[in-house]
Amino acid sequence: MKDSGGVEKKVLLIFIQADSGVDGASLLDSATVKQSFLSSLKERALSNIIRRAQFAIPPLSLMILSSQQVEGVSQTICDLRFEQLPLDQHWDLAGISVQTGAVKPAFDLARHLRSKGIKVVLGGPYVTIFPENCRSHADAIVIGEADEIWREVQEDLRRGALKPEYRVETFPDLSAERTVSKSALDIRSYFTTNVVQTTRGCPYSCDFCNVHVMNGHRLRHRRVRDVLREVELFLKEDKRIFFFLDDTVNADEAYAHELFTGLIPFGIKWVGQATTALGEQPKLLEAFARSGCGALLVGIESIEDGSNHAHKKFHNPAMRQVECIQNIRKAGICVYGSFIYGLDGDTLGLPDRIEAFIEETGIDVPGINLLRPIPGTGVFDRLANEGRLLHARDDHDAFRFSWGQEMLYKPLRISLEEFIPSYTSLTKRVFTVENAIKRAIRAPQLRSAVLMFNLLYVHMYGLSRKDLHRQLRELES
Ligand code: B12
Ligand code: SF4
Repeated sequence: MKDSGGVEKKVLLIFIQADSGVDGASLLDSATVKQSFLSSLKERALSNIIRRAQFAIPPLSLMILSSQQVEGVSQTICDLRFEQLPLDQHWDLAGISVQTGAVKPAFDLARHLRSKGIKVVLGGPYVTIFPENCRSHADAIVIGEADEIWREVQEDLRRGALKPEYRVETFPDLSAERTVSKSALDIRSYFTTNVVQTTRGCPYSCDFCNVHVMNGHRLRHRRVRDVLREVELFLKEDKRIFFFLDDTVNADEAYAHELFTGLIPFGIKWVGQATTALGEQPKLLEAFARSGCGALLVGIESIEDGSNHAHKKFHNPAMRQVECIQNIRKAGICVYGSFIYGLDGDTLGLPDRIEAFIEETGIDVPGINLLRPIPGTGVFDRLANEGRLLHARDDHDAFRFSWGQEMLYKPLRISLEEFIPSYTSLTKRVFTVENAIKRAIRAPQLRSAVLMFNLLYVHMYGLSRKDLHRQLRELES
C-alpha cells in the first residue's frame, strides 16, 4: 500500500519480553549465582523449551492494531520473545506495548529506537494508567484501548502530522464488527495463535488487579455471531487450541451460554479463565464441556474469606470453593487453581491448609503466587500509605514482573523472616515430581499438558526458592 506520494510508511509493532516467569527467575538467578557450566546449560535449555512451549501465544493487542489497515501504511509485528529487532530495515514508526512491570526495558528500547531516528509511539496498560511518566520517552502516546484510535495515528503518520498524545475518551464499542487478522504474525513461532477476547471490563474490584481500572467495571461484549465468525476464520489458518483471554469467561452467564453453545458444532478444544462460581452454573458448565473446554484457570486467591475480603474480593465464598472446583473437574474440565499467599488476613497456619485444599479438590495444576503490588492498583497505594512497600513508591522499575522470586512488601501478620521460609517450604512440598505425575494421572483430560505444567513448576519454584533464600540472607545480614 502506498500513499499519494508513492512512499509507504512502515510501522513496527513491538511486544517486549518481560522479566517474568521463567525468564525472570532464571535471569535473577544467573545474575548473582555462579553455576557450574552443566547446570547453567541445563537451566538455559529448560528455560528455552518452556518459553516456547508454555507462554507462546501472540499479543492480541498488536494483532488488533495491525488489523486496522490504512492506505499507505504497512505494519509488522516483532515479538521480542522470539525475534531480534529488524533494524536492518527502514521504519517510520515503532509502536511499543508497555506493560506495568516491564517499563524499564520498554523505555530503554524507545530511547534506542529514537537515537536511530525512528519515531516511537507508546501504548498499553502502563501508558493508560501513568501517561505522565511516558510522555518524555516517546514522540506520541496513546492512552486507553487503542482499537479505533490507532487508525487516526496511522493517518497522522502518513500526513507527517503525528500528535504528541491520543486519548481514548470512551471505551471502544466492542459490539461493532471488526476483523482480527494474523497476517502480521509469524504463526509458526507460537504454541497457538487462536487467541480470542469476547468481553472487556470486570464487574469486580479485587484490589491487587487493575483490569477494572483499565477496562472499567461494565462488561462490554462482542456480538456472539462475530465471535463465532472469528473462530471459523481463525480455524482456517490454525487448527490448534483456542485461548479465550477474557478475565472471567463466565461473568455473564446468559451471554456465555449462548456463545459456547454456538461453538459446539466447531469441535474445537479451548482453555480460558473463570471464577469458581462456574461450579454452581450447571447449564453453563455443560455448555463449556460440550464446546471443548479443556482447562480453566480459576482465581482462588485465598481459601480464607477474611483474606479475600481484606483485598476487596467478595465473589468466591470459601465454604463453596471445594464443591465448585470438584464440580468443574467432574464435568471433565481441568482446573488450574491460582492462589496468593501473603494476603492481609494470612497467618502461618495457612500453608498447611492450602496443601490440604489442593489434595481435597484434586486441582490439576496449582499456582501459588506471592502477592505482587502492581503500581496503579488499590493494594499498591494502600501498602505505600501504610509504609509496607520495600521500595520507594515511585520507583516503578523495582516493581517489575517476576515469578515469586522476591518479596516487595511486608505481610501484615507475619514477619518477612518467617514468611519467606513458610512460602518456600509450601512450594517445596506442593511441587514435586511425584505430585506432578500423580496430578497428570488423575487429570480429567489433557494429561500430558498437566504433566508438563507441573514439571515446569517443579523447575520454576525451585528457582524461586533460591532467589527468595538469597533475599532472606540479605534481610538477616
Ligand atoms: C492473556 C494474558 C497473559 C498471557 C499472554 C500475554 C500475551 N502474550 O499477550 C500470559 C499468560 C503469557 C500472561 C503473562 C503475564 N501477565 Co498477563 N494477562 C493476560 C490478559 C488476561 C489478557 C491480555 C490481553 O490480550 N488483553 C486484550 C488486549 C486487547 O488488551 P491490551 O493488551 O490491554 O491492549 C489494548 C490497550 O492496552 C492498548 N495497547 C496495548 N499495547 C499497545 C501498544 C501500542 C503501540 C498502542 C498504541 C496501544 C496498545 O490497545 C490495545 C487494544 O485496545 C490480561 C488481562 C487483561 N484483561 O488485559 C493479563 C495482564 C495483562 N497480565 C498481567 C500480568 C501481571 C502478567 C504476568 C506478569 C504474570 C507473571 N507473573 O508472569 C506475565 C507478563 C508477560 C509479559 N511478557 O508481559 C497483568 C498486567 C498488569 C499491568 N498493569 O501491566 C494483567 C492486566 C492481569 C491483571 N490482573 O492485572 N498474561
Ligand atoms: S482479579 Fe479477576 S475478578 Fe478480580 S478484578 Fe481482576 S479480573 Fe476481575
